[in-house]
Amino acid sequence: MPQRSVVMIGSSLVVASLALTGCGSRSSDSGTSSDSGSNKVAKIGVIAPLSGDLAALGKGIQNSVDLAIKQANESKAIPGWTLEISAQDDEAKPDVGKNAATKLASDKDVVGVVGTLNSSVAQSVQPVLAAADITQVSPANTNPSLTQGADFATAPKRTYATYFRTCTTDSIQGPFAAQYLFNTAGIKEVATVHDKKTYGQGLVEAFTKEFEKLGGKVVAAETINPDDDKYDAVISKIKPANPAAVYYGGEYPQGAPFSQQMKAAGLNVPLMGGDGLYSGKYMELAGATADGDLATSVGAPTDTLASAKEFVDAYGKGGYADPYEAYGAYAYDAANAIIEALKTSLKDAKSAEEARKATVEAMSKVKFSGVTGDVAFDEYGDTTSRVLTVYGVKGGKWEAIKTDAFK
Ligand code: ABU
Repeated sequence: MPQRSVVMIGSSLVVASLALTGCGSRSSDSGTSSDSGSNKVAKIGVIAPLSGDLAALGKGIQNSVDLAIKQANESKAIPGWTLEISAQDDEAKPDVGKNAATKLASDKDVVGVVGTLNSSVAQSVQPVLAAADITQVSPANTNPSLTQGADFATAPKRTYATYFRTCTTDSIQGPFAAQYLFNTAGIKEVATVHDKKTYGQGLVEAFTKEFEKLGGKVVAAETINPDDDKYDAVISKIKPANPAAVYYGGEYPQGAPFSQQMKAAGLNVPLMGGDGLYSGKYMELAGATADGDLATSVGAPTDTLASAKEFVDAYGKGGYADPYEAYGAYAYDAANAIIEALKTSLKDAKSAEEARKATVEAMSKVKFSGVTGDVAFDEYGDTTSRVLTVYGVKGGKWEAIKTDAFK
């Protein structure tokens, strides 16, 4: 368990180790390998977008797993074993993610994987890792069907025993946003837009259900193609409906330019979305007119959590080139959840491969006080946390407006 004392000792040793080796972020196999000496090796894979327009989020995930592994090795968390990272770039594409999962599954040293970022990529990765009995923990997938199946709203059924997540789902995130817009911001009429991907479409559906239940009206419902960068045709369809806000399902590479273009076209209302917008890159792409835009994201703001202070400090001292971003703390907790399970599963194992099944079994019992709060999983593999935050763009920065546990 990453108890406070363990983390603290690990952090200081890691800093010393980093200073000696000059290590920072590396995106290759075994990037965090320490000298394993006579120890056996077990690898934790990462599958995330490490290149392309979502790389800011992916790098934050990779670096945070890297940090957790370094700390575990420095504190000798699993006697007789050295942990290594094997980070794979999924380019935010389902087929590339599937290949990355196949590569990791064929590596006998791999016992667990942190990832993916995109729910659409997870749909391709889940069956590959499940067939190899490899534990997968996502810090960022929020589509509810990944844990509870296609009928999650009426007949939830666990999809893969190997799949877990440390972030909450869009079954909570969509309604949380709807309640904020309707009850707090007093907005009664919105347009919705999504990118047709698993996450974006699911988020808009969850938002719409709650918004209409509250008495709100969706005056226009449109979609974009994720490969497009000009949205004037869609904006010209929603503008005449006079929405008081636009609710957007998708990620910042499209959502931010959409905000910029709708304001340039005279649709001067806030754009709100989910965690896929919550990145420092949003402001770079949306420009000055982004002020007033809104996003929800999972959990409480990392930099305000006392429980995350050591993580934030250690990450800062780790020399990583990229910020930990929206999912860094969740990736760190995901890696530590796997490490917790490995303390049980590797104890008497002769090889990492032999420990794969036992790691999956041990995961359901994992429970510890993580940097994002209590880390534990329910019968579907979902986090037991229901905390979310509404952020608003103010002066070119995301500012937390409201953090609450969804009831
Ligand atoms: N949760 C937001 C972005 C990742 C996803 O597709 O779920």
